[in-house]
Amino acid sequence: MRMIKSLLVLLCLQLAAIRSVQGQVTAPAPFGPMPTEQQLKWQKMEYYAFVHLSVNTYTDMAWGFGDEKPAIFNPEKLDCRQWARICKEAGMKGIIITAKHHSGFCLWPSKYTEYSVKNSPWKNGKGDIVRELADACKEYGLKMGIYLSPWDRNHPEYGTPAYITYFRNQLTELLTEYGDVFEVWYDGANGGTGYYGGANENRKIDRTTYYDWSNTYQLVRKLQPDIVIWNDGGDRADLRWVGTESGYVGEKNWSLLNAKGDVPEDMLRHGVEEGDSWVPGEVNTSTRPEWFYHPKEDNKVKTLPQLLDIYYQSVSRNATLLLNFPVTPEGLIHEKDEKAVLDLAKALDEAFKTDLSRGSDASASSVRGNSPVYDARKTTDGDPETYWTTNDGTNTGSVTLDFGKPATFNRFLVQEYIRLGQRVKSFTVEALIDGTWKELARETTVGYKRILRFPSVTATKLRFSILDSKSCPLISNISVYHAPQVLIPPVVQRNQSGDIIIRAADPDSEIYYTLDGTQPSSASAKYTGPVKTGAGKVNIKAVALDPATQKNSALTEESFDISRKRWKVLAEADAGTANIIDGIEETSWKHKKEVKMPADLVIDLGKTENLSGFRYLPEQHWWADGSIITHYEFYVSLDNIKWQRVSKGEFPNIKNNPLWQVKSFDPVKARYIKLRALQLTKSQDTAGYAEIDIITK
Ligand code: FUL
Repeated sequence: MRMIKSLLVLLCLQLAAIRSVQGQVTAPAPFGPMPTEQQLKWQKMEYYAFVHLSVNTYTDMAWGFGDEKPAIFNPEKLDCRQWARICKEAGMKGIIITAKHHSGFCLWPSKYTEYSVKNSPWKNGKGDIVRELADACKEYGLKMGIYLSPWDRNHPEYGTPAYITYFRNQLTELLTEYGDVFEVWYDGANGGTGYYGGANENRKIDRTTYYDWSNTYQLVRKLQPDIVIWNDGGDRADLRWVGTESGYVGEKNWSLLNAKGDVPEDMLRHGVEEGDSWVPGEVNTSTRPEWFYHPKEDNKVKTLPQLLDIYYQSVSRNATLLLNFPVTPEGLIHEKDEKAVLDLAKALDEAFKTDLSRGSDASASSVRGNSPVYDARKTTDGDPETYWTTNDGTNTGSVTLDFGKPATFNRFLVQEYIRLGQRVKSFTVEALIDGTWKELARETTVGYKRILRFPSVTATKLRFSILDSKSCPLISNISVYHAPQVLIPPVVQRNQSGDIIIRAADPDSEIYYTLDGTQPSSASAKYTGPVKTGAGKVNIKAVALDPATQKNSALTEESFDISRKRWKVLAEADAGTANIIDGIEETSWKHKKEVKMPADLVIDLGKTENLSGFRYLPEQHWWADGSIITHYEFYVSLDNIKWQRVSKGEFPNIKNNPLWQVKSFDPVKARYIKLRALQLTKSQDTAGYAEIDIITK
């Protein structure tokens, strides 16, 4: 009895503390690190563009070496108003331009170097792309951001203190002469081989000290007080990289990091729950596999389902999305990329058209001081500045939406009032279906915005329950939607025997395919199981079809070289080596720990073939990224004794973008091939392979 009494006293005291003298309920205190005004503004942008354009746009390379002549730079139809129009129509809020990429070539006529547009034929050297973009952004109501590569493969003084002065001078030009800049981007790729004014050498820098970032950051903030600074995590700025360029952040995503110490992959991906600094994530990826334009990628523009996945794995996971356009040599966004982002915008508009929460009746398990200022209706009033919360010390609770009648939905959106800190640690979403509660999702963090996808349900009520929170939870918004179905293009693989296997993402979809180059439709062959194709090359086109609506997915198109049926991997043969030639990109094999560089992988092709190239796909799991080969040699042999080297070089940017690497050479006859790994992304690792394939003449 006494215990109950003291509990009651405690409760009254708590309520009294929450209600101030005027009978008003006191607002919750901030908890933990909080965003700055600049970070808040930036987070609300949610989705914006990157454009990549430099001298290497004209050499089909991922990175310029720094020796490319300005004479090759001539984007004759360059039209920043086209970029801005597309971004605006796509729902993006800004554009970040590669004012200077690793090549060192400047898209504005910097007075500190001759290596810029001023010595190019474009507009007879009188043009300024940064200026044109700034003007176009203003016209279309977009913000402009600047990518200024710290690594400069052209500059003779790169690696010395003099280069830092040059870098800051350029930064000053860009941040004072073009109006407001919302974000500045410092790429993490730093130091290595380059032209360096003719030295043609390898320059190593100490990334922890060379750039003296803290002074550069001070300069940036002085010149542009409203800016946010991005870097890849090593030197804490305002925003963090999420550890991959594939277009996703972890489902659990804290906007926190520690100010000091290393930031391993896992922290980039998920943030740090107990972190002492607010450093939210930005997901950067491209509309195509690579950052710069390559004609061979005109068929590799991300499909609508892929872009939707990226959206649901970035903006929907408490991050922003920075989506890149590889600008064409003419200076335009390619029509395929334009269509891709406009289709995405349309699908998102359709998905989030009608918020079913708005007509519902919201109630909560408990309300702070029982005050209407903090009640459940604040989650459905459409005002981001109001929120539902509980008493101090109450770190769990739920909001129930009563739809009044059965409602069908497949999306759930929730937002925390992050101005006072990120708090929610875990939550569930349940639906009341035919009188029984069914759990739809059990998740961890919320943050600025969390959107969940699940199969459509028809329910009369929805319950959002916070299972754990760092402090009283502050929920500013809950929304519920019914998004129309989008068909996913099927995934096509060819196994070692040469059989084609096709998978649709939706089990209800039917799959149709062709092998003669024609467009598949419901009149084409229907996929019912592995398709036997023999030993030769195969070109396949396939679509998934929703029988209910007769709607098609986007097209999947794959070209396979000769089958690998006769192949045998000879390196340290163990059961796993088959993974390298099984056609399944998710499976892989790596050398044993003892195998140091250079590491050889030898494959017997089973018979002599006429080769003109090879392809290498590194291990695809993010935790295997140390095993990726960056520098290689490729040999061929007729007898596994006498070898001839036919290719040598690097796989640029492969760590961040671990895609198929294609290398060609003059046709040569070979029965055996040898890929020699010279260097990996992490020297202490061993070389790994998801797939190896050849290109035959
Ligand atoms: C990477 C760079 O090396 C790529 O070329 C690209 O600019 C991308 C956004 O960042 O690290």
